[in-house]
Amino acid sequence: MAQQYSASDHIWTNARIATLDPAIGTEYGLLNNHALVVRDGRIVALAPCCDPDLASFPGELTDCQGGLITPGFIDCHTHLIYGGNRAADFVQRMRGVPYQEIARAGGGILSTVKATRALSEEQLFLKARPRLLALMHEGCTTVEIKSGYGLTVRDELKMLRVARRLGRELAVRVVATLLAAHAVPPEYRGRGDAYVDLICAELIPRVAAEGLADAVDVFCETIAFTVKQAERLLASAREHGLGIKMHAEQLSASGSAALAASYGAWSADHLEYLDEDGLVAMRASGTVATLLPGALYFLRESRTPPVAKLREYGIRMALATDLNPGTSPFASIRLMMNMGCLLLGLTPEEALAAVTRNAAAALGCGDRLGSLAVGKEADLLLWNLEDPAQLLCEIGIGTPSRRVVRGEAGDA
Ligand code: DI6
Ligand code: FE
Repeated sequence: MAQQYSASDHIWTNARIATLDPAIGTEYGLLNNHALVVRDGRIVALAPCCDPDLASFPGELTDCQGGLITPGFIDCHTHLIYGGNRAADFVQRMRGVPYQEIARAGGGILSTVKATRALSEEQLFLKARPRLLALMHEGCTTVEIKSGYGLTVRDELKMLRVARRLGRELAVRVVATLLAAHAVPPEYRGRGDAYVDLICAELIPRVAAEGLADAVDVFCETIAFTVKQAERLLASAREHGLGIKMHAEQLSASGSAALAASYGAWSADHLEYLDEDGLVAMRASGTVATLLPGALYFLRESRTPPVAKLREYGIRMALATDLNPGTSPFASIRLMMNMGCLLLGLTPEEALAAVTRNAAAALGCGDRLGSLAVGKEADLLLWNLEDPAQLLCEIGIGTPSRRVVRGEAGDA
């Protein structure tokens, strides 16, 4: 049946479209000489430019002049709201002091907590905004942002309100995640269980009722929360209808990935120490493996996540910046694709899928975002590039010439 187009539709024509849709069957789901039509923020057609239905298109037309269109990038794991900086930790680490030791001595996460608590909501917003803009400038159209540097009811809510405000005021979709279980706060030292009680009894219900977060995350690690504590938090998150994510198997093997999978987590993140049980559980639940090469590079960890096994088990892999002051101070999703290939052994095609299609799944929105197909939301980028692999082999060269979120075009 012939498509009917209207004056309010927008066509992007003369493009090479890397759809990242596996149904297309080509590398990157690439379609040459194609056009894409957007209506009310959604893709309503993807067709060859010569399609007769497109001949007298009545709406707005953008001639891409042979340029490359990709889905908008999705950074599915960041901690970009924080006060202060951790340059002093870096200097100490360069003298040979390990990250865990700095953390135990009150540096690390807790020093950022102190600096974050000291800032007002407005001040925190102004600190976070340029970090988010840097990601957007490179092509991110969706960014997940975690709390976790407040660790009191008041300060965690403050961080989440900043995340929501960033999403309202900037041309980017923000997914907000409650990570109150990032570290045991100083006030609860030696009383981790009591802090978990507080999160389950007060924070999770309140955040769910006020719509301040989409998901709950837990840092399950020897220097943070045990698997038993994590389980109570995940049960509470599930009870309140929130999505589930987990910092799992980063610095030691704990069984946290299998636990996350058993709660139907959207993603388990880091995974340097992921074992066979974790792999089996993640395959069964469809949980995405989010790999964070920036953190392992910055911490000079030699152990990398088991990419060959993840591939063998058919577990989807995402890549994200983990943007945070202590272990991955990098506001560049393209650098993560580059590291994903060079440090973790992903193929260029896997790396691009890892910041689009699979990153969308890691945020529970794989049905709406992450690839370019009819019915999906129109978040896309136009690039003046010959080869999609330039997106990950070149860093700091070129930005998208157009960046479109919900069908709305803006300059990049
Ligand atoms: N894992 C990480 O790599 C970051 N948080 C987490 O749970 C570290 C955050 C920091 O050091 O400030
Ligand atoms: Fe993290």
